[in-house]
Amino acid sequence: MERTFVMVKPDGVMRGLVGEVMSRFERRGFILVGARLEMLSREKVREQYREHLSKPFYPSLEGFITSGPCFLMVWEGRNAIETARRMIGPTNPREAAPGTIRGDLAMETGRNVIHASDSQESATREIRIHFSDEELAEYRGADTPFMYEWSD
Ligand code: IDP
Ligand code: MG
Repeated sequence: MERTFVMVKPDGVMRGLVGEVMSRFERRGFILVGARLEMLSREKVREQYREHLSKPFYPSLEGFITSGPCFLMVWEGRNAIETARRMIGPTNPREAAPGTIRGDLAMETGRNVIHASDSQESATREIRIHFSDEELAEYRGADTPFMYEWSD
């Protein structure tokens, strides 16, 4: 099944929102296959956000992401990448609908609590930046037969 990379940013960790975020993914029917708290190096932040390196906001983004620990996760589920993006809401929380993570928990773009991969290519790349194969579990969640019409 499809996998996506999701990260609670330092604002979310320091506000105590890791459990809230994980709970939403669990209740939606995602299966947790990897997780770790980490102070990201500037090198890893540069790799993860490489498409933004030349943007004017990049220095403040890198400073913010390295200002405290991030909570890194890999979640599995059918259409995991698109579903996670819909759950987190648009980049600017002021445009995010209530019910989305950013729409419920954040106020501005530079403090928007969460990251989730935006494509198959970025999911594969971002999972590889942060996790080795040995850190990712292969199993069926207890709810899988109730959450999915068929297993694959
Ligand atoms: P995304 O997180 O919704 O995928 P991206 O456009 O990929 O949004 O931007 C990555 C992150 O960079 C955003 O989540 C946000 O933290 C930060 N960012 C994006 N645009 C701006 C901006 O205009 N000002 C400040 N920070 C920004
Ligand atoms: Mg992005």
